[in-house]
Amino acid sequence: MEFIAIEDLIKRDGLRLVLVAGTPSPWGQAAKAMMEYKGLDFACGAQMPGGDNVALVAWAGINSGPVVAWNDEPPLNRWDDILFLLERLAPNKRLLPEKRADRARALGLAYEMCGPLGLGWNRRLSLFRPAMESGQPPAPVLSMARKYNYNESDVALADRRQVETLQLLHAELEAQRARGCAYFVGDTLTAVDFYWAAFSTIYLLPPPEDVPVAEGFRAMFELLAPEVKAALTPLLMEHRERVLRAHFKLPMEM
Ligand SMILES: N[C@@H](CCC(=O)N[C@@H](CS)C(=O)NCC(=O)O)C(=O)O
Repeated sequence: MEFIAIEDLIKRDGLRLVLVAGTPSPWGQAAKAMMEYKGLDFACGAQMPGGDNVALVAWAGINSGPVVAWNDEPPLNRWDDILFLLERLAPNKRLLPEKRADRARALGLAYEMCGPLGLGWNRRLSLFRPAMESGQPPAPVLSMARKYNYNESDVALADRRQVETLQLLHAELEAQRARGCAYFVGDTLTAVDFYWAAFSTIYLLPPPEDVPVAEGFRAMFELLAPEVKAALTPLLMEHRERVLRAHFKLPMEM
């Protein structure tokens, strides 16, 4: 896949996706995999993590990834807006259940992974912690820490919050298995399976041939509190392997 300059991406029609460069940013990688699953064509550009991304900010009003745009509609950056757009563009391969109770459960579980102070957010707080506590964080880390509201009280709770969400995800999957279903919600693959596969990569990074990040990044992802590591159960990791292998393009394009 070719990454094109943001200035050129803006001029295009159709579906466009801006991914965080060089790291398996789960919000963006889940959106990309869902677009591919739905057979949607898209052009792709890159956001430089911790950078100024001037052209992106001027266009989308935000300095983060992913950004998703469809024709002349305003560019989107929230995971749920992006998911609803993809559902609208390719309703034939739905990733949100129609049955209301299942839909509510899928959106709730997705929120716990993607939303503010959800799984990804808390993991990011924990990942930034060593650099922030060193008193000399690299400039990109400092700028992202400010952007994503790094603060003492949330950092202190971050590992416990991650454990609780991972336990919830394990319990949901276990209950589904007990009723003979191989996915998180209802009877079929949903966005929740994509989000889990994507967010699990920032816990246990797949091998370099699948997720080719720079060596420094790999070492950073290996820092995991023992209680968080213990909550990454074999059931959760088996499920992520199955969904990654079946529905994500590997090696991951970043
Ligand atoms: N906009 C997303 C969250 C996006 C997000 O947190 N992106 C981070 C991923 S680590 C990012 O862009 N990091 C790079 C940066 O901020 O420079 C949502 O709320 O649904």
